[in-house]
Amino acid sequence: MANLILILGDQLSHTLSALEGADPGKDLVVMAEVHDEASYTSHHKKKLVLIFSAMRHFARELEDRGFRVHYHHYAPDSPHQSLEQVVQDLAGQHNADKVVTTECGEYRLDAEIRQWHDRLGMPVEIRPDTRFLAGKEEFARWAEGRKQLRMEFFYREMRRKTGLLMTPDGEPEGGHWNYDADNRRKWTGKPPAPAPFRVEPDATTREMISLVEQHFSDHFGTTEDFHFAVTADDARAALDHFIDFALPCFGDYQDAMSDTEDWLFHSILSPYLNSGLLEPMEVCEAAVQAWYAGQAPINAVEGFVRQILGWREFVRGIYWLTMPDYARENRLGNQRSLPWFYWTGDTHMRCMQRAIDSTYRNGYAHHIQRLMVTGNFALLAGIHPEEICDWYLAVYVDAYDWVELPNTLGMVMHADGGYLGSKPYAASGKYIHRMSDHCSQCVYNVNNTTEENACPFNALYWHFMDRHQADFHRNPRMKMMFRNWQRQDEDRRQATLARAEWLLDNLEKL
Ligand code: FAD
Ligand code: DLZ
Repeated sequence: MANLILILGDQLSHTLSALEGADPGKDLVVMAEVHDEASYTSHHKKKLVLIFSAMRHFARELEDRGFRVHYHHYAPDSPHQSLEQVVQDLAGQHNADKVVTTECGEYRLDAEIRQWHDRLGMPVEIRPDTRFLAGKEEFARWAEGRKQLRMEFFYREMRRKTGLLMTPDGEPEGGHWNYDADNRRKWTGKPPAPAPFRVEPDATTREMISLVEQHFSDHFGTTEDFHFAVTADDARAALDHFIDFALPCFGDYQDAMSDTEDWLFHSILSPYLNSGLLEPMEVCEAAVQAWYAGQAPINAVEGFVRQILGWREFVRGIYWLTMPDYARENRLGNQRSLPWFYWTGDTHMRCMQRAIDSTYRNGYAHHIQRLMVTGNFALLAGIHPEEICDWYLAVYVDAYDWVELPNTLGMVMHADGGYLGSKPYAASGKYIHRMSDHCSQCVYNVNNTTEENACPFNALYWHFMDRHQADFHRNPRMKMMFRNWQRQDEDRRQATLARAEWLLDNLEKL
């Protein structure tokens, strides 16, 4: 009885449920670089290099462990352009009894694989993805009966469940669940930000860089200076690097932005977590261990654990609870197209230019750039959620629909009516000025709102508040903003709205 064990490009974990109980002598592991997966969005070039190179390394590791692996190399003229075609072909050749796989991360492909039983005429066993700390059903049970879902309460449940940062008496370590109030410092260059972890490309990665340059030259981004890890060993070294050099300051500067530093004190571990090279529990445990060893303060460690144990699991839970309807939500009725400068970085707004430039070069921008700069602008400008979601899915090395969509559509665009977050993260240029040094390098003046040289975020912010009064006036967290708007004299309000209308009509010129 031979099984075909299908392992996808973001399932590169030796603990994968599809591999449990596998018979290396009999079963055939299938991995395939296929056009359909490489092109369902215009993946950043570095993401393609990372996934293909990591897949090839993982296949070799499986062979070293005694598995038979059928590896389908990318070829643009291959008769097999989809995973289904590869599996169908092999199932026939090997007279396989069934296909075994781990549930797939994205609704799009999951829905296809769930039809294979009928389409291929053979059993397909889909096992749960045990790498996540909360199962889909577990999350659904937690969410049942709640009108709005709040990450903080889910996170506390997860702390209790895993015991991470909990005392033996069941209390949060340090006496508080959350140290966010301590995590809002502006960074002024000191302490210096650590250099990011680097792995120089080996022969396989160099081959993938050539392949991507040859066949995906029209995709966003650059392959230049590729230095991501492509094996679990190197991803663990990246984790160690983060714990030693960045974690101690992660909390303090978590919300900071810099005109000159792309990575600050962030971990840059999402590409590895999302492709399976690292597992969430090992990452959280390493951070918690650093706190127990006195190497990092509680505000840093708790803040970091919350991102993974809290946000990462929470958004995945929401995704599977609400798809496919979630992807079509547009509760604020946005209709505007995404300005072209999101793809080129050709804008005078310094904060936007820096965030898009880092995105282009690195396939990376940190959370506050995604949320409070490129995301905030899209929210204020009323960009259609689908267009901005498509952009986020394409441009980041860590982008997968299950994590990108709730973050963009829910957290940033508030297009789900507040199901994921209690209020939109709308902010004027003042916030960006407070948390970064971009404004001093910008042609726009962050202290102005109505003038020709005024920071576009300012008038757009008030326009957003004005046009969405009916949506938010009952929200207690937004009352003060509305009061501030209503307190301004009528002429000033009209001038602000006129400036905002001009900006909205001229987005491409900004
Ligand atoms: P760190 O700041 O070091 O955080 C540690 C880890 O926590 C991350 O590696 C990540 O696994 C997790 N994490 C932190 N914030 C979130 C969050 N909001 N949701 C889920 N996990 C989180 N993250 C992705 O992994 N893929 C995406 O496609 C993605 N799209 C996003 C789109 C938007 C509009 C926004 C606002 C956020 C998005 N995020 C996404 C979340 C977050 O920005 C990235 O996880 C983070 O920037 C990755 O960098 P890092 O590893 O240095 O993170
Ligand atoms: C992201 C990606 C890419 C670019 N290419 C492949 C591929 O060729 N073969 C494959 O098995 N997986 C790939 N992936 C990851 C899948 O798109 C991912 O498994 C699904 O989107 C589910 O999360």
